[in-house]
Amino acid sequence: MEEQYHPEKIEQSAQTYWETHNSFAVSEDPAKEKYYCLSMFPYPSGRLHMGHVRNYTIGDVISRFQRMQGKNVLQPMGWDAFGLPAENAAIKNKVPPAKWTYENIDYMRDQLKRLGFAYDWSREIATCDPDYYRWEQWLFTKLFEKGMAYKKVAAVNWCPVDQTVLANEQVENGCCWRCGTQVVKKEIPQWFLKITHYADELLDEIDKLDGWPDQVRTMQRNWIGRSEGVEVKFTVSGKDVLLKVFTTRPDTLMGVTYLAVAPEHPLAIEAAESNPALNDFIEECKTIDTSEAAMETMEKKGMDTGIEALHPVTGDTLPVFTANFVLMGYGEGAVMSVPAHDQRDWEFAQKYALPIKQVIYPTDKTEVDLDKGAFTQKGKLQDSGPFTDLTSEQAFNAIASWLEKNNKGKKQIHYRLRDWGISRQRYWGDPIPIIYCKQCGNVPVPEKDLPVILPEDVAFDGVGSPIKSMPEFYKTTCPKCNGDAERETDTFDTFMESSWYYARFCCPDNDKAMLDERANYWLPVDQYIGGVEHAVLHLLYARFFQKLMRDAGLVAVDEPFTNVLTQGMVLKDSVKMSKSKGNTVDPEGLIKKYGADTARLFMMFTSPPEQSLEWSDTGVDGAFRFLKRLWKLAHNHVAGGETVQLDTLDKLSDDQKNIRRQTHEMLKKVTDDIQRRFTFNTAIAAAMELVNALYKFDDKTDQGRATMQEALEICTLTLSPIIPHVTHTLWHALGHKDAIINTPWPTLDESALVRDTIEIMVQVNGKLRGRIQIAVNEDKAGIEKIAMNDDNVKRFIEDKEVKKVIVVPGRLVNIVAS
Ligand code: LSU
Repeated sequence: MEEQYHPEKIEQSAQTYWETHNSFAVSEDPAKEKYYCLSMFPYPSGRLHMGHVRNYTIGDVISRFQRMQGKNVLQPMGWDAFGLPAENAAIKNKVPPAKWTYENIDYMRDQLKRLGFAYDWSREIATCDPDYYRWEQWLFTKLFEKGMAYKKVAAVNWCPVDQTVLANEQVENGCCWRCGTQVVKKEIPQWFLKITHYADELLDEIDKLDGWPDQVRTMQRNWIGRSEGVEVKFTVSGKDVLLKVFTTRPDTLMGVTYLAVAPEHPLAIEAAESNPALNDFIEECKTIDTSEAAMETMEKKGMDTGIEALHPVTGDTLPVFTANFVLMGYGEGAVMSVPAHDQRDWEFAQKYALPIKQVIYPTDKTEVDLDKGAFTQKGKLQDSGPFTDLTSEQAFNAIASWLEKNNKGKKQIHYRLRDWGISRQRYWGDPIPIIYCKQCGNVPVPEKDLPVILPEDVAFDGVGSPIKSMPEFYKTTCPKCNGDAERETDTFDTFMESSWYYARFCCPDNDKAMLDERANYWLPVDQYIGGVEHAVLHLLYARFFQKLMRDAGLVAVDEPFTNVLTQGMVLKDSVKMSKSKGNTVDPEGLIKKYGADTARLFMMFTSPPEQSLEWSDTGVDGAFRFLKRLWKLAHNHVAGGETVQLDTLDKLSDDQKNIRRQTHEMLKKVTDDIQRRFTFNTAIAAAMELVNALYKFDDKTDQGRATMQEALEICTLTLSPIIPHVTHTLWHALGHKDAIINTPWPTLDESALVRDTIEIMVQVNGKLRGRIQIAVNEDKAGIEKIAMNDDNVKRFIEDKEVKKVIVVPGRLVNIVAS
């Protein structure tokens, strides 16, 4: 073994060993317990980010640890390769998106290999590969046949100058990112998947996902947003229409003072025909950003339509407003407004001088000041006719029954969740396999004609999608009637590809089917690791796809991910490392200067995985120094020659027993920290402490060396998931022929943990005057005798009379003397 630690040499040789021995290739072995560990696969955006390094190191440490526990571990890697970044880069660098993507993949794959991640590279997937995306097309055609995929008109962001659809990310402050023109909403036909069909299952099963962070579970519940309420029907004066509204607070029905409808609501549009101001307002609403965040913060505006509705219970007339915050796509595009008990309605009523009628009062009778804001809590009813004095809960049912009896409403369950719009009017994506025929309508591409291949060698200007102007792509014949027909030129949302890649990793080579029985062996993923930015959409879509694939008979399990770990961000100077902030540290430089093991150790030592990690040059340096220290310790030991077999405990000296105890205490702690708590940082700290103790342990006797050998072996083994390269070399240096990668986790020797002596404190008149070693089974009299004999203690009592000696077993002795 060399005297100096040279990461560049040993890392290369460990990686070559793994590669030539196919160390991480796995197959199904029913005799072994399987463990599927997956980190969210990257967008091949160019180079690895420090956040990737962190994410993938966490996954790798868990995988390697589980392998050492004897499990059959699958850890695959691939590329989430479609999407907008490739299009943007194509415009900037004038290279086709495909070329740019494949070059990035090659570069990033090499980076991942240099970090020593234990991936089964034989399973690598790139989602832009037709062998992958064909199965997504295939599933879509099945879903279409089942009615789970359908087409409807929906709004997109449209740039009137560039004549193109824009992705949400391409709209900056309401304007086109390229030309700055105000973006408008345009209604075009698009494809949807019926995720709402699974709303109940997706919601109910969240309760069972106890390996998921609570925060993520809550976010999913809120996103699905199941609410129980009542649908109320309002009649419209002089018209034969009903305005249906949904409310979760039917107890406030008697406090309704106006209604509001969406700007696109037929009633509003009809009223606008004879009201130019209203017409202008409706036009203005078309330019607003209807994204969740924008809706939340925008100024709430409205206008009276002049139409009146009738209150279902009192028959009072109520003005009908149109308002920018009411969405046509949500329910029936109308809401009832109770300004006394809803803050948004209250603000709106203040602004437009609408009446505010209190119908709920607090059960504790505290004063409500409606000049300051709405009273939104539940309570008891007042001024509510037949419902007065009921509690909110009683009124919920009473009002719902009244409405039902009078045919003016009924109880209803509502979901916030909408069906998933999967059409993108973009080029770099999976082509939607539909053919439009004037005779036959929407015809799915037959299985034998799949995949519909996306042309890769294209000129790309960033405005239109090239395939939309390529007749050789879109001109085709109808599979049903053979007449002239055209292909869909929209592509799928890239979240489609990431919704099932975890399953395809089980059988990436199957060219006859999307999935096969191997998926049933490996799924569900035992541990999934990724950023919290995917807590809602990606994780929900993947759960949805699992159910779609299950119901297509492809796989048995209901849920894709048993345990989810959301790792924290990598920060620099307390802000997220990101290109836009200009504060990134390139992992490349780190690996070059210190090696992969230092990068990995730093990542795992600095913070527990869920917390954010603050970048620090001194931290990196500290990690590197520890590796050098470990190396030197092993080198010094190995230089001493052969080691003999370790004797039984009773033959060891106290110091040797002590080191053995510390070694096994460390093993116990590290095992628990990694397995149960994922606190790799405290595990590493325990190993560092042991190394410190070993530096002080200078015992060149045979048994001293044997003790050191055991300690170094356990240290090497337990650290090997974190720093796999240096431990690969050290393991051989410690005299092992077999590679450490094939060595199981060390076994704890409980007997080594037993202390036969313990240290207790001796006080004289309450002041600490000494520490004594006593046998664990020493009796009170014996302890007292040893305490009184301690040299330092003697000095403090020699000229005094001992009045009393109090012995607290296992803790201390207090001598009272005067
Ligand atoms: N391809 C998607 C993606 O996020 C994942 C797919 C399953 C939807 C983490 C950081 C990120 C994610 C960073 C993983 C950058 C891959 C990335 N990451 N910090 N791809 O390339 O933590 O959370 O963006 O888990 O700065 O790395 O990220 S990605």
